[in-house]
Amino acid sequence: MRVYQFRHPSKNVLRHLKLLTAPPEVVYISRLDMKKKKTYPGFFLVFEGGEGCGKSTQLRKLAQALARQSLPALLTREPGGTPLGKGIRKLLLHAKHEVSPEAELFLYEADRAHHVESVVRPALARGQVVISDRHADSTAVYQGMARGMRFADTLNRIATSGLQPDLVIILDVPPEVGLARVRGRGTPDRLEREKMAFHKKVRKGFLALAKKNSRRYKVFDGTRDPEDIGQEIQRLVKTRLERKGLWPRH
Ligand code: T5A
Repeated sequence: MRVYQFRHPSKNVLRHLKLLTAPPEVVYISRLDMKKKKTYPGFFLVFEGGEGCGKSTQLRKLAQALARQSLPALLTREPGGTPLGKGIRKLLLHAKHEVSPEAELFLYEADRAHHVESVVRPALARGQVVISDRHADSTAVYQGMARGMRFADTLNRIATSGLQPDLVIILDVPPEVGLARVRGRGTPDRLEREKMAFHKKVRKGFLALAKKNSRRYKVFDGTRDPEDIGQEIQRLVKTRLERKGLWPRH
């Protein structure tokens, strides 16, 4: 299946590409719904990484550090950052029945579309710092690279309506280490039960993303002492917030 994307498709362009008479297997995706504002006064920070890499731990540390500077951040997560998302999270992680890869992809995107529209964009428009435990890169890596779902990036663009984080912090740990950490806390969820080969692809996927855009993505060795990692993250975030005029708070 081929997917075409254009910002402002004219009939001539479509005719040239024979899309107006295209067979049903050729899909045309309009980008009209992606014309939403790409700039905002707030700051969008995302924590990413494999299972048990320490995202939640570092997210909490950073939020506390920002609060000490009178800069309260909005903490959120995917999946599960909205009441609708909480239901989707249960279906995705704790369903007793099977979930097909396609259904999995659409459920993550449904959670994201609602989350971005109802939580993230409004907070960024108000000038808030938004810190999310996972976002679109998790889909790009888990569903796109590890499961091999070819439309993950396209669906991400639709669900986020073009919104991109200012900074993505990737905590990198070997999957054996991360899984041992989360297994210590009880029954593993559906994704944690995936084979080691899957988790290795996830790790490789995040590192590949970071290689492509070293300004947006910063990788931290998640096996180090949590306090040391926390200090480094705080220094980095402070610099980025200063650049955006959000630090110090006036
Ligand atoms: N998913 C998600 C997709 O497949 N596609 C998507 O689009 C999205 C959004 C989400 C699952 O869904 C998948 C990915 C996931 O499989 P989740 O509950 O959010 O599920 O799972 P995780 O994101 O993996 O969250 P976890 O809570 O399991 O891991 P964290 O947040 O990375 O780790 P954390 O901070 O809770 O720490 C885990 C343990 O390690 C210790 C902590 O004390 C804790 O016990 N720890 C450390 N120990 C030693 N050294 C350090 N530096 C440590 N840091 C933390």
